Amino acid sequence: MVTAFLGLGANLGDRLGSLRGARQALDKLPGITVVKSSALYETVAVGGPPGQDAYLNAVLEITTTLSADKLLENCLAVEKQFGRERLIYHGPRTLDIDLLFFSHLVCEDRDLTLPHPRLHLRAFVLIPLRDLAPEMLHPLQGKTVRQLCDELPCNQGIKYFSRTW
Ligand code: PH2
Ligand code: MG
Ligand code: MG
Repeated sequence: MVTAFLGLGANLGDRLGSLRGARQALDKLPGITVVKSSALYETVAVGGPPGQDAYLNAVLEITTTLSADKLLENCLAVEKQFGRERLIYHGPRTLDIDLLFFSHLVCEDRDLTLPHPRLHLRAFVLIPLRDLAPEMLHPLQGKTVRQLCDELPCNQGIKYFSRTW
């Protein structure tokens, strides 16, 4: 069994409903157990077309008996279930589920890079991840999640939204 961390984001439609629904749907899948949820944050959209609505972002800690590839497949299926359409790169989305860490696995396949290639730069990922795993060591950066957070340029448009959801 492996501990993994998933980044959740939504900035279109019923954002909170999608994040809650995704958490429940993931936990129901065979081979996936949701262990803990970070707080919820409202964040300014990074990249993509200008004028997008703000995101709700959170991170889930899960345990899984699935391989990283199968876990990714399941995450993409849950995104679809919540109406995800892939129209514009970094465009607005009803639900995004990113595989952040799969234990300390490092891999660079066509469809999956681990750890997530931009996680160490993104406040909307690192701040919720710190709620759950401040001492987790990024195997490529050689720094903990807490250290990576401390090195972020200050307040990148991240607002605490609620502790429970
Ligand atoms: N996801 C992106 C691109 N930009 N910005 C915020 N604030 N939150 C996200 O989850 C996000 C983003 C690509 O997946
Ligand atoms: Mg993403
Ligand atoms: Mg994604």
